[in-house]
Amino acid sequence: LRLVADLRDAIERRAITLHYQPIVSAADGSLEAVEALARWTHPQRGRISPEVFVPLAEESGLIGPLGLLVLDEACRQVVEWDRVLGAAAPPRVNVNVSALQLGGGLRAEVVAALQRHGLAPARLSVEITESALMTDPAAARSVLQELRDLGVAVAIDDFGTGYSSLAYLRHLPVDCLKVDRSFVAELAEGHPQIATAVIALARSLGLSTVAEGVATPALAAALTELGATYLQGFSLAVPMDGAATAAWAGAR
Ligand code: G
Ligand code: G
Ligand code: MN
Ligand code: NA
Repeated sequence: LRLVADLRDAIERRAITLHYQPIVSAADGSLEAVEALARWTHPQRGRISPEVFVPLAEESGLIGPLGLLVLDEACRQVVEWDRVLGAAAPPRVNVNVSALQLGGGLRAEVVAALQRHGLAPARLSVEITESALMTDPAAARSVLQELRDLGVAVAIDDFGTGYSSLAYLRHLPVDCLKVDRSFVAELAEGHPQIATAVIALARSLGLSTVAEGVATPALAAALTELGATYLQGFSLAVPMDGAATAAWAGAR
């Protein structure tokens, strides 16, 4: 397939870039982290969504190289933000990790990236979808434990959409649940039940929460009222390139 060859080429040329979406404290609006989101502008086809090219990378054996590129670039960017912003730099960067990256070697790749850039492990967080965790729960559990032992935080992405057993959740080494934006959208439509329950569940397990897809100030207020720890969405900030993220963080 032509698109796979183009993707391989884009990865080799480091033409896949990252945008960053701020995640802020619900309590006081302070910047907690930014989520790194991969971007690809194809020379002929224009922008291609990661919802297209990440699955393509997974199917074609390119997720390893793509994951390495994203991890490396995110670490490099944090060090650059530290240099230009000092204490105003984003405290942490969240990197999305695919199920296939849990297979093995993720710990070593993370250690290598942190060392290459001289970045402290506490500056990095990994987001793994609930469905990825359930592909091979035992393997996922041991990889997540290795990351946490390093001091890298772990969040479950799209929480509530992946049919994970709630009993299992209690034994997973994670720090944070990301409330899927479909439940935040339901809250906006007058159906708060699932968002309310996920936030309450996280709190009872001692986990923080990020509410995703916070598209209006009214939603930000409602989610803060429900006890969400952190907020992410267009109402707070859209995903931005590294320079725009620095300007955004520096202006606060
Ligand atoms: O903001 P956006 O349209 O970019 O994100 C679409 C989806 O693609 C999200 O579910 C996000 O988690 C996923 N995604 C974005 N960047 C990456 C990445 O670097 N790795 C993986 N595995 N998924 C990503
Ligand atoms: O990893 P995850 O599936 O959470 O990826 C985040 C995705 O959500 C990205 O595609 C990003 O552009 C998108 N996004 C971020 N904020 C909002 C929002 O307020 N509303 C909607 N609909 N999408 C958002
Ligand atoms: Mn994510
Ligand atoms: Na999500």
